[in-house]
Amino acid sequence: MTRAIDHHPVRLRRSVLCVPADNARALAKVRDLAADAVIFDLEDAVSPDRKAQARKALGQHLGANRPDGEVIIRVNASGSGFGREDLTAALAAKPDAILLPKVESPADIQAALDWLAENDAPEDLRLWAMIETPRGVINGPAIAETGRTVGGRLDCVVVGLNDLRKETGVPALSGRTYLIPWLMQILLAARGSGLDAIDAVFNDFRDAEGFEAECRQGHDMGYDGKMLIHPAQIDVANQCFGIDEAAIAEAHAIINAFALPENAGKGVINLKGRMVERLHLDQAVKLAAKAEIIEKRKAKS
Ligand code: 1VU
Repeated sequence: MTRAIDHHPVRLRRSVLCVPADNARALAKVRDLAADAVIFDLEDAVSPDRKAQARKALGQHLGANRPDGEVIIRVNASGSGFGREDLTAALAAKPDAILLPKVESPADIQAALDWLAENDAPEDLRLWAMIETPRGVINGPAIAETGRTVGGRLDCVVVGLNDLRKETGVPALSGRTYLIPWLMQILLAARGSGLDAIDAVFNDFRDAEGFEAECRQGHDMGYDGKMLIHPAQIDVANQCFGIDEAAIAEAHAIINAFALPENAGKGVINLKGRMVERLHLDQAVKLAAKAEIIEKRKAKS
């Protein structure tokens, strides 16, 4: 049986920057920024009367200035009246993934998968899903599993807390005390289906200290990275969700130890007085692969 962890290749998603698709000054900056992934937004950041203009600007921009990292386009929900035209524009712009907002049930994923199949979307086009409503959190495991098993396009879940706070009445307290159970529920749903998970935006982009604390919290909860709204947040997110030298050395020690002839076929070994199992080898391989991508990216910049 294929294990969930093996479902998708390792990708670097420490910093996932949102850029309103109709903001020419912001679009012009993107290629010079060190974000691992960029979400070009056609949804909440674009007012209803500018949707058509935003689709056109985005198509032109990506045709000439595609950033090095992953390119994701967030479309409007199907019930909004903008969804189909957004999907058509997104497909034409050839992103790596399309981000579906306010996903509340497996049917939302299925509808997008059906549309992509009917419109001959390339096989490697992926879907990301935002979980940002109470029903989305409740149905998280079914949403993640549908995305994994049906068509296999879904590989990342993004938490949206602004809408979730609005719909539940939970205030924006520092430390996110009363939101932690839902953040962990979403993380578990994603991981149960082998998906990446991205933590929610931090709105107060001038509060560097508060942002760093929230990045550390997201990292410690197991998230792969953070959705960002401003370039000033990129370096801190890359740092907090990055991999330190000690962790890389440890990963290589585990990989090397399991590669020794005397450890061939062993499920568990003694590494300098510590029990190391094959599950640690899986983690070490994934971490080393991410570290390699970070090094390659550093060498290019
Ligand atoms: O100096 P310049 O004018 O050339 O550049 C400005 C500004 O254009 C640029 N900048 C950005 N560049 C790329 N991506 C961005 N997201 C971005 N934000 C700003 O940086 C220079 C300095 O900007 P600033 O400090 O003067 O800030 P502004 O007043 O220009 O912009 C602040 C906001 C918050 C409006 C802007 O950062 C923004 O629009 N962010 C993204 C908002 C967004 O995408 N929201 C939807 C996703 S969040 C969500 O849905 C929650 C679930």
